[in-house]
Amino acid sequence: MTTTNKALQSWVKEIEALTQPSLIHWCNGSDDEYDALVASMVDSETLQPLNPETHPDCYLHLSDPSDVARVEQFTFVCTDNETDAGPNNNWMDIVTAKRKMNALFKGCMQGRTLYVIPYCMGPIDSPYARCGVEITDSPYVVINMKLMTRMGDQALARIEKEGQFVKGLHSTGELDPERRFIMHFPEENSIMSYGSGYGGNALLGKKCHALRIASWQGRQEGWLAEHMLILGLESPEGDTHYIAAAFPSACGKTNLAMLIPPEQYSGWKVWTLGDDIAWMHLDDEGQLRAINPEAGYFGVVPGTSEKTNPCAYNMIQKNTIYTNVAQTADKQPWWEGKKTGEPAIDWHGIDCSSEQEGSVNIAKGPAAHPNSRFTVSAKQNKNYSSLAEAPEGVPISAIIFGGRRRELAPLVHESFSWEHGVLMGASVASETTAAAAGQVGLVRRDPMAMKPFCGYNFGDYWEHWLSFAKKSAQPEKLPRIFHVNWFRQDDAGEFLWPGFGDNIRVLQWIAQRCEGKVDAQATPIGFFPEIEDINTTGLEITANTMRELLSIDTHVWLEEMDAIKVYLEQYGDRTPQELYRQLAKVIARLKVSETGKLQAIA
Ligand code: SAT
Ligand code: MN
Repeated sequence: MTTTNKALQSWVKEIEALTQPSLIHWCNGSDDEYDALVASMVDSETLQPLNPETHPDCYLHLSDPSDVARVEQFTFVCTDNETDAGPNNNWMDIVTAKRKMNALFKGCMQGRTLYVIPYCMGPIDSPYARCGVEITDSPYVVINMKLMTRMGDQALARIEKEGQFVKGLHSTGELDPERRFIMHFPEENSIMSYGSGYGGNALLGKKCHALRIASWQGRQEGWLAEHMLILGLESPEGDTHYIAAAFPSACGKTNLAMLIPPEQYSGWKVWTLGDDIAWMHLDDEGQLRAINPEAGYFGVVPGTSEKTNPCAYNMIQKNTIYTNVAQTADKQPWWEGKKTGEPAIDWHGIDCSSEQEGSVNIAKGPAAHPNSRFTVSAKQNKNYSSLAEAPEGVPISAIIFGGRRRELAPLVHESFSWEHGVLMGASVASETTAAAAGQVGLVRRDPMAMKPFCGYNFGDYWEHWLSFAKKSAQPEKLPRIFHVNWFRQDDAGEFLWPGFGDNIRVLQWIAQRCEGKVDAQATPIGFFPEIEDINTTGLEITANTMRELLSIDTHVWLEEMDAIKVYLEQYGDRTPQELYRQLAKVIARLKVSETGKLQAIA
């Protein structure tokens, strides 16, 4: 045994007896270990080396074609009391779930190696960081966890000191979609995942631990685990605001976190702290501070180019694991939106010119899977913030919620108060993307972008969010809350806002609001910028388009508020009354403005 921690020792023994592996490997997290695993995966053809001249130490993994995204329908939160999981989660009772999972895991690692991966979510010396141990039979998971977390000896040392860790058991099983389940047991800090080797289903430190289990812990202990990027916006004067922003999967969090300012913004910098998850705590002064529990990125590849995200594009030229992209004839990785090169072999591993099913020609599908991913260490990001490893985290000035919406939601607006901001977050709706299995492009409610990730009843979650206004020693120090929509389209289906680097124009207004430097217009749904306060120098955008981006249709918004009310009601008496009070205020203001009277203010 390679640990002094008794609980870990006996858990590994118990899992060994259950799964019957041929070998046990305790991961130390070293580079040598990573290299050896990569070499053996190349031998077994589960990894393909990419062109070493153009992409040194880059590898391609092609997953099973049935296993390319998170599977929300097979993801469960198992609690004593069903209502604690809430209508936002699939629920199964603990005994049935364990029986089912134990049957699947029984003997499943015969002939395989069992890897024990101790990992730490958050800077290793941060009081806010938490550890876990993932047991898996997938070397692909091990190498991804090495890039995505602080993994190995250091994490084990912390576990031995603290005596606490989240238990995550994973097996790829037979990759049979009928035998695929991701189960969470938040009351005992454990996860069991079977039958998928992909992303959030298998890298248990990410969505399973750092969001579902951590959100539950955060509620018990008074902090927040959120599906948010964290960035630092530095002005030419050298002032930096830290901003946390929640968007659903595959809506541009990685791009925003790595934004490169356009020419007109010389002297401005965006520093990345995280691109997916934020853990936020109130400090003694009542300031909300955030850490990024992760140490790397598992980003969507399609659409990443020198133009859309030069930072990520440069980062993934070396030491990167690619999953489900295509390849050029000379073995460079290729994907839709790369803007250079041509695919020769698609993500099924099939020659693009062949007539075989699955190839681009026949299926007319993309050569790279729309949810294909890169895994890369954050250290390769040249804009990685110097405070990203700070144990105490960074002070958050603003929280942004957003979704992908063709219509309705304006480019940006600010809440009237913390409580109104919580309603704004709870009301987020977005079009579904390829990050989860299922139809793409349907609008669904995705409160705080946490629909697939909140490990407990949304009603209790909103109450927890609201409690920060009372808990903070100085509530006026709480971040201001904004909502953005980069995805509004005109009648012809064209995007109205350029997005990408130009989003800094909106961030600048947000920073000015936080500093109290700019006035705003009170509308029924929140504070809007005056059109001239969004800097559009150098942009080809007309005043009319800006007006359209910052307009709302009162009638449609009244309908939206009714729909939000119906949605909130699904959570029964767990929905905080405060949200209904906030909703009633918005409706009253909309009605006043609809009848043409003067717009009332909060
Ligand atoms: O597959 S993951 O859950 O890690 C990616 C995502 O959906 O954000
Ligand atoms: Mn995500």
